[in-house]
Amino acid sequence: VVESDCEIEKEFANLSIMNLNRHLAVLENDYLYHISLEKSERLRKAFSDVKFVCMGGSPKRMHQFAHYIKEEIGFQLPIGVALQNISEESDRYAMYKIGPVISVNHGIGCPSISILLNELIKLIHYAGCKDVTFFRIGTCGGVGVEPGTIVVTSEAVDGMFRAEYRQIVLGKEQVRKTKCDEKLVQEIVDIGKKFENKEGIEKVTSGKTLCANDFYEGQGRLDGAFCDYNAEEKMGFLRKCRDNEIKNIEMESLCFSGLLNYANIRAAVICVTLVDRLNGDQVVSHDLNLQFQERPFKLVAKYIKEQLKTK
Ligand code: R2B
Ligand code: URA
Repeated sequence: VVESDCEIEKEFANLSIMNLNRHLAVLENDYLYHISLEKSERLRKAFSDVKFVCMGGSPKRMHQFAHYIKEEIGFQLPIGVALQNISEESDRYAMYKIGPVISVNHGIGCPSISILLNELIKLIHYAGCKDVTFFRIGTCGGVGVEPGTIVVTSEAVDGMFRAEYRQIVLGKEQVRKTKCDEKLVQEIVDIGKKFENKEGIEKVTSGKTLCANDFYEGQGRLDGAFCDYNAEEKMGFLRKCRDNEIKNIEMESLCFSGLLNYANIRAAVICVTLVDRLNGDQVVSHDLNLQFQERPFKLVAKYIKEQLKTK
């Protein structure tokens, strides 16, 4: 027992990731099943330079982001090599590596992003990556903000306005804090202000984000298949959100900030609003949606470029 404890201490020494599962140190093999990668020397060499992990809901969007960030940071692939989906075999997530940046889609909702975060945190641990920042670049509904606004999350809250990510573990509720890194939020908002109304970066603000487990009833919509409340009750709830400084509503920020806080990994949630929920439930047209989705790309790319200059 003493010997294996020593091994564990060695493996975890000097690492900034906190609260890592101590059983990992004695695992001989680890297959990161949903991203189709395996703990190995090859994996360590291939991923040790990662500094930024950018996550967003859809595979197509994160493929686009991969191309966009490649151009922005001037990353050159070897001649004749195209950007490849590293996790293609798993068919669950699509992941691309562009030098120090990973672009990966997380699907919809906390269970989906939770599985991916577990495997990505193990990936950066096995690869010995240092000083990694995670971003969720996504879409959301706004509360009292104009569609197209970028909201940088100050803290994620659940449907009861608690800044806590809850998960049932071994029959008990496990609670993790979801307040976001204030310094990082400010840095991103500052870049936003610097470029506001320039280069396709429009209004940027920060505020609380309500994270729901559903798009319809869970977000107080009147247009789902089920609805046991009336329009007044819905508006009452949305106004209560606004009065509690909630600026947007989406579906992953609670797990994202809860797990990354717990691991002591720097992280930020940057989402563009597709509707002002105080005015309705339907999101903007497909074309406008595509246009808006590029806004968080641009903001995060500016941040990454600035950081790479100083690294
Ligand atoms: C925003 O958009 C998706 C639902 O349409 C969900 O992933 C989210 O958080
Ligand atoms: N995503 C959400 O979760 N809610 C919205 O209203 C829009 C996008």
